[in-house]
Amino acid sequence: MELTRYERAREAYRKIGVDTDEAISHVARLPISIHCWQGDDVGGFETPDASLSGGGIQTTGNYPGKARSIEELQKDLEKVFSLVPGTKRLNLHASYGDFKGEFVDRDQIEPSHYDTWIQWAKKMGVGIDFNGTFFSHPKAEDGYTLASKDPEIRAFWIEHAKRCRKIAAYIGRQLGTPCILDTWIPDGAKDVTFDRFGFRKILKESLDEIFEQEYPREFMRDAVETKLFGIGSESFVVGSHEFYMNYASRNNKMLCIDMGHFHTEEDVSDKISSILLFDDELLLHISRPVHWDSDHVVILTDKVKNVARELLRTGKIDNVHIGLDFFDASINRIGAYVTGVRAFQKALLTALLEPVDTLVTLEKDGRGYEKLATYEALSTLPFGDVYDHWLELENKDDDFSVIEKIVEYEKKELNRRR
Ligand code: RNT
Ligand code: ZN
Repeated sequence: MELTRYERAREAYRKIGVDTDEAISHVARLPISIHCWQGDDVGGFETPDASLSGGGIQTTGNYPGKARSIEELQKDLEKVFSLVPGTKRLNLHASYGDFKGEFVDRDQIEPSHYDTWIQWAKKMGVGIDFNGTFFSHPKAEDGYTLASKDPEIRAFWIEHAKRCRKIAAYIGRQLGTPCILDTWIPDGAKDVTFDRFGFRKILKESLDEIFEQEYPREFMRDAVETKLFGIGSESFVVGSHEFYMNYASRNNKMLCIDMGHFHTEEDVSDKISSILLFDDELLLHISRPVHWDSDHVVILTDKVKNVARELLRTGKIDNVHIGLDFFDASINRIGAYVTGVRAFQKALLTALLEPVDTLVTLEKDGRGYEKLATYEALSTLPFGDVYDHWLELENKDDDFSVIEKIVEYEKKELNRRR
């Protein structure tokens, strides 16, 4: 009897000591936190015409069909969730609350503003993660929020951060799964800055105040996101990698590593073992920087594969929270989501199909050639047949047929949004 493509692949991996069935069921369990903000170019729903004013974040492109309301975004996310395999979560930004047509400023947000999303998550059977929104706001215009030297501005953002923690704990309690709260602030300067120490001291003091209140770990956990530079903060970023690494480890907080927040030649995957050795948990923002922090849609690049491999090799994958962070406004946004989620899942599956023990033994025994050659030989094993089998098991389209589904959705739904 002729073997199926999957059976042949399973045999090829079995020969090198890898169980493909096990790898598939493992990758299917790993939650991917899907960011709400690819759906509407980081616009949010604070005012009827919310847009990226006030700086801090930038999207490029004006492809038709972006979600204009919570209903449209939920519809789009339902489409996305239906087209990708595996375990999903929703990653929500504070600016996406349901404010019922009222203007609610950032220092006034309440847990109840997120009930609409909690109901939706219950219906979808997913958890929610959360983010404070410290950008696109008049009080972020001069480039500083939590590190501001203006006491009024700083107090405003401290209040926002405190409320976000309360909301995250509420969400986690409602949904029965810890809500990971990421804090990223745009603070920094375009040009030479003299009081770097002073700004960082203010940020530290703000964080200390924000984190004073304890919340149960089973409801919420805090992460702080590091960054090297941004548009408008080319010369100085207060919350740099060194700043937050120190802050996180001294204060028992989680670091958030965004793949777009380092020198483009820096190997982000190499950081993971150092972080997980000293910290209990880690949050990732999987992104694809092209020359800069451009937030391109994630595809299966070597950098992405290496991050997934390191997560698996440390043996601490269960302490890692995987979030995506890209926003491309120049292509079909639903397609962007599906490609990005699938790409990181493929990276995880690649990593799960690695005979780590064999490679580690060869390394320990000084068998450098065999190690390199085994690693190289892995690259031509029939990974795609294993991946396609997973899709079949979950009744999902393969990577080619999913394109048609997305184009169909564009015609039926997205093109009506003009
Ligand atoms: C910005 C950070 C941050 C944002 C989201 C929208 O450079 O990466 O994570 O992308 O909060
Ligand atoms: Zn990020």
